[in-house]
Amino acid sequence: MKRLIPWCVAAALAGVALAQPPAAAWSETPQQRDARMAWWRDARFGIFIHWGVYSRLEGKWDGKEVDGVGEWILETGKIPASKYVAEAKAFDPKAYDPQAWAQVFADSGAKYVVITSRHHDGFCLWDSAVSDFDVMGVAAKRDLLAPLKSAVEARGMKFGLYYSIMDWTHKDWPGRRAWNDLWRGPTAHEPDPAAFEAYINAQIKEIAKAYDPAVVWFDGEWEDAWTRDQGARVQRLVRDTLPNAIVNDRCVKARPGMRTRAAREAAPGEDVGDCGTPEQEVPRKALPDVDWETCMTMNDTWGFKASDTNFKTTRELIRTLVDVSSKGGNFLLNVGPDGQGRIPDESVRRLVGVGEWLAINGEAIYGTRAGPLGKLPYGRTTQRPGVVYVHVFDWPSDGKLPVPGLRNKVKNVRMAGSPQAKVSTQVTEDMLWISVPPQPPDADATVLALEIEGPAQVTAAAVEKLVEGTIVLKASAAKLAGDRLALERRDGEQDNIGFWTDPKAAAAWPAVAIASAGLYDVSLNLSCVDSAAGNDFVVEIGDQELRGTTKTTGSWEEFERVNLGRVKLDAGTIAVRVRAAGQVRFALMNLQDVRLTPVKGTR
Ligand code: FHN
Repeated sequence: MKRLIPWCVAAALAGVALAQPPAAAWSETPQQRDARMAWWRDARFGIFIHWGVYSRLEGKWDGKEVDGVGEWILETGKIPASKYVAEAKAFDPKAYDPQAWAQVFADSGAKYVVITSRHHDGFCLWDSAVSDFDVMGVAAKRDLLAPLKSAVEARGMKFGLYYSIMDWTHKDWPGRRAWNDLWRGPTAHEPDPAAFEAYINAQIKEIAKAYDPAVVWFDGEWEDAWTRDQGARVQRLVRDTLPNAIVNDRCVKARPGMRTRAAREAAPGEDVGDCGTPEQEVPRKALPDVDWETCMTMNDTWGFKASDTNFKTTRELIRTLVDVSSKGGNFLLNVGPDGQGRIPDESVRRLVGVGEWLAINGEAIYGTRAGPLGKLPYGRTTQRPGVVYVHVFDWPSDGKLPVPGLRNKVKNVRMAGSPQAKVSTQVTEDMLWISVPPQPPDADATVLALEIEGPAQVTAAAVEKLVEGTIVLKASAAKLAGDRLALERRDGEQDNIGFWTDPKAAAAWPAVAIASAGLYDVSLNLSCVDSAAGNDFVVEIGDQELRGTTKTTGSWEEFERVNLGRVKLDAGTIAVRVRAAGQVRFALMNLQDVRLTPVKGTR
C-alpha cells in the first residue's frame, strides 16, 4: 500500500514553491525549434515499450482472461487496487537484459526508444521518493530504467520516457475508481487535485534528474480530473527542466492531432507540445507544417497479453513506416515485454525484418521529408534535396512504372538494393515512365531513387490520371444552382465550391462521358469544420445515388478525400450532382472535386 506522503512534502521534494509569481511564457524562435527538433525529424522510426507489473499478469486475473489491452487490466478487470498492488509485489523480471533489448532495437533501425516510466496503474519503473508503488516496493528491488538508458544510448539511440498523468492507485487522483479500495477505512482519504499536481511535479523532476530523457511522452490526460491549466503548468515545468526534450501534445490536452487544436483553439504563443500523436492510425495525408508521430502496436495490445497473437506482418510494418514517412511523420512501433522481461519472439522477428529493410533502404527514410507525390496507387514517395524516392509496393507486371507529374529533369535513377540494375526512363506529356526488371528486388517495398535537378516540382493534377480512366469533376467545371453557392478561388490550391448554406443548392456536371462500362469508386475531396459536421448529402451518378454525412476535416482549408462507395456504370454520358439530403446546419461542405475511379479488372 502506498505510503501516505503529505503533499507538502511531495511539493518540497519537487522543489515546487507552493505559490510562485507568474513566469514569462515559455517560447522559442522557429530556428531554436528547428534545431531542437532536427534529430527527431530525421529519426523517423522509434520503439515504444509498454512494460510494468501488468505484464506479469499477461491479461489474466483469477485465472480468467480480462478483456481489453494488457496494460488496462486493473481498469477493465475492475480489480480491487489493494489486490493488484499486493500481487505486484512478486514482480521481479529475472530475464530482463537491457543490453539485449537495446541490441534488438538498434538492429531494427530505430533511432529512439520510449519506455513507460509510469503507466496509468501508478507503478513506477524507478525508485520514486514520492511513491511506494515502485521498483523498490516489489521483488525487483532495482532501477529498471537506468540500465536501459545506458544500453540504448551506447548504441547511438535517444532515450525517452512515457509518463502517464492519470494514476489509478494514487490517493489524490481525482478520477478515483470505485475499485480503488486503498483509500477506504483506516486509510480513508479524499483526493486532492493540488496535491496530485505536486506529486506529478515531484516525479517529473525525479525522472528529469535521473534520466535526462530526450523525449517526454505524456499520456492519460483526457479525463476531466486533469485540467488544461494543470497541463500547461506541468508542460512549463518540463520545458524549464528539460529544455532540449521533445514533448508530445498530450499533457496540454491538445490531441487529437496538434494541427487541429493549434489551428482551431490554441491561443497565439500557447505551448501545445511539439508533435501530434495519432494513435493506431496513419493520417490520410501529410500535414506539411506539423510534426507528428503515429504510435502503433505490433499486435492489438500495448502491454503484454499472452492471448494476443494477432501480430501485423513485417511487410505491413515496413509499409506503415513508409506511409508515415511519406506524409512527414514518425513511426513509434510498440513492443510489450512479458513479466520476466522477455520481448516476444514474434516482435523480435519483425523488428529484425524492419531493420534488414532499413539497412538497404534507410536512405529513403532517415532524414527525408514528406514526398512530393503523396499517395500513389502502387506506393508512396519521400524526398530529400535533389532526390525523390519512389517506394513501390505493387510492382508493375509490364515492367513500366508510371511516375506522374514530376516536372524536374531526372538526371539518374538508382534502385536501392540493386545499384547495378539498369533502369531506363522515358518522359511523355507529364508522366515519367521507368522501365524496371520483371521482379522487384524487395516485394515488401522496392525503392527507386530519382536524382533530380532543383527542388521537386509537381503537377498535382497529373496524379489523378494515374489510374487510367479516372474521371475528375472539378469545382470550376460545375454548374451551381441555389442561393449563395459559389466558387471560391484559393491561391496555389484547387478552387472549391463554398458558401453551401442553402439546403436546395446543388453542384452539377450535366454531361460526364463514361468511356468504359464497369465499376467506379466515387469520392469527394471536401472540407468541413467541427461545428458544421453531421450534415447529410447525396451524390447522384446517373440514375444511381450514394449518400454520406460530413465529418470534420479540421478547418474549411483542410481538404480530405472521402470515399462514398462504388457504382456500376455503362459507357455513355451521365449527369453527376451533389446536393444536401435535407436541412443544412450552418454549411454543408467546401467541395474541390468529385472523382470516379475505375475499379481495376472490372472494365
Ligand atoms: O490508455 C493508454 C494506452 O494504455 C496506451 O498507453 C496508449 C499508447 O499511446 N495511450 C493511451 C490510450 O490513448
